[in-house]
Amino acid sequence: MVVLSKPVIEHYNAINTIKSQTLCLSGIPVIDLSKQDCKYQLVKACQEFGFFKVINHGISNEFISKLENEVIKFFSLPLSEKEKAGPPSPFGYGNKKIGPNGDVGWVEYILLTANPGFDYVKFATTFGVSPEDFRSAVNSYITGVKKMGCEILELLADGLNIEPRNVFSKLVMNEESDSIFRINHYPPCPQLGDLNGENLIGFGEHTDPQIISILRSNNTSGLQISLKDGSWLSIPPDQNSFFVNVGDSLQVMTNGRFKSVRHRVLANGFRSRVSMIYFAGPPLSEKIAPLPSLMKEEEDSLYKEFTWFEYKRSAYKSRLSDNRLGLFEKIAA
Ligand code: GA4
Repeated sequence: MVVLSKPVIEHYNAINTIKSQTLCLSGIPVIDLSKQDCKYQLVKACQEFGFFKVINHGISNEFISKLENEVIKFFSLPLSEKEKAGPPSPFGYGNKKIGPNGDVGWVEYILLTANPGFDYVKFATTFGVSPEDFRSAVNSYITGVKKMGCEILELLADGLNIEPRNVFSKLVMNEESDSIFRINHYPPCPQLGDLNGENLIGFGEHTDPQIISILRSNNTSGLQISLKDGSWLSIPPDQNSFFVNVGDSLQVMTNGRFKSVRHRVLANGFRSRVSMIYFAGPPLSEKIAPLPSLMKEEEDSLYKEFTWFEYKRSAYKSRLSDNRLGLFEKIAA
């Protein structure tokens, strides 16, 4: 018999109004970054789930809270103020509309480039939060998660036994790296009870295009990942940890060994959810292809070669739930 822990039961109770084949047991890998041998666990997690939780990550809580406070101030502003940031095309404030092709969700968000040199001061001035506080909070946070992301990517290269160990992380460290920072606010939805137990989608199901994504949320539930059998696994929130998922680019670079995980966020009836996601991407000119050092003799590439620019161009023509890698898959002869 499976014994449910108190937090799991509480979590289950919080979402039991939602009718779907949702699994509520938290069976996801938890990686302790302070442990010497975590590289093998990381590889296993990327192969089996494309998703894991990171503890003992070394990122100071001070940076996290500082940014969270700035973000809460921003989302509390009147809509007209928030809209002064301009639409997210590609960087700005968005409300309910996600991407350019008709997707919607119960969410408002800020999209920013995570590249060095972005003029946060100009950006923040437009919407009334203190530009200097906002800039410094975003910068310190991004510096921390980027460092952690690169450490994880280097451990993954080690765990896969490939050289050089910066084979993935160098793409993110590169000055030209096309990384994105997203801050999502899922307001509570009081009408959820009127939906007869149907799901209300905060952010629809999708895979992330980049190499890896690093998410931190407050303690409100909502995130779900898709398992191999097609069921959805609810991820209990944990504001002290980070959640990492494999993106499409890493799936290609590992020739399908690592899985780019489908995930979604359901809206909550009672509590606000705030999440911040750093999407670590390669430079636009980077050729994305399986790493030769990883390929076994006579192993065929599952994908046609493409640049990150080509992938992005087609991604922005797609709907959120589309299989964006389909276009680049080689059809078996
Ligand atoms: C999904 C992952 C990231 O949130 C994102 C999203 C982007 C956007 O919101 O502009 C996209 C989506 C994401 C993939 C397909 C296109 C582009 C919305 C959309 C329908 C910022 C990203 O990089 O790709």
